Amino acid sequence: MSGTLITVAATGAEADKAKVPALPVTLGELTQTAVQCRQAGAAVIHVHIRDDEAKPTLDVGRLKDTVAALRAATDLIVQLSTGGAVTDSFGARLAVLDAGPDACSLTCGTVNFGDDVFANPWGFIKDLYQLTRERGVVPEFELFDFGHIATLHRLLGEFGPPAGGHVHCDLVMGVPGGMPGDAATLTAAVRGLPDGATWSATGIGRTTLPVIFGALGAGGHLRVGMEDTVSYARGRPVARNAELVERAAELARIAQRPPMNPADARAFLGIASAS
Ligand code: KMH
Ligand code: ZN
Repeated sequence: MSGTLITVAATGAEADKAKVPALPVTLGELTQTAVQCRQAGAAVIHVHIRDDEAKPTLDVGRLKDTVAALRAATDLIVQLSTGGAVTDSFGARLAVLDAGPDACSLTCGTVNFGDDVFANPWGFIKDLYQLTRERGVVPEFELFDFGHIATLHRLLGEFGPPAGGHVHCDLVMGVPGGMPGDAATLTAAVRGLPDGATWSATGIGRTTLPVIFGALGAGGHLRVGMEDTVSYARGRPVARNAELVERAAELARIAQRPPMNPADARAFLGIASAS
């Protein structure tokens, strides 16, 4: 079996810098995090950015600067979030692709998101998918619930394969309102994926570890990071993203599937080589 693709989701749109000081929110903090996580075994960075007040933003100028800075500092695959924050408009989320990333997230359906709603109606999903194909940006299909798997099948059936030709999904488990983060749910979700698709999984909050163990056991890949959990263990906050990557990498090595480097990850995901 091949190695393990490790993605770091370093920041997210939800955690509050005032309450989580270790969260990387400035460009300097993010590039330093990227370098540390690359060294620890990550091949992909999933990126949300913040403004000068550390609030989430989809400002295209800032996103372009972020893509350039991450490329200058590392060879990580740069995957921009098109999910943004629950308050972002569909137009702003589509405009993320103007920043020219290697890859982007593409969530395949609406989901309750704690007290909020993360809205992804079919019309938006298909517009975003067609734009990824036109721009040659490789999407990662984010699946928060079982209905999202049905929508992924519909998307591929109506519009054909993604840029790069390979379907890679991320099971986002344990969101309050989405599918639970446990081994039985993970196995059932994997069974429904399109033939030939590969997948990562991430467990939000206290489902982080069960989902890592389940994913490694079932032949999947891993996403970890402070977007998904700010606790390393009960009562012990995450000190830096790299320690979550180090733990995932060590577990992948124990599973005899060591972390993929970014060059191998590009070949695996159908992303053109870094120039
Ligand atoms: N912040 C969430 C509302 C993505 O990055 O594509 C959506 C999210 C998914 O984080
Ligand atoms: Zn995200």
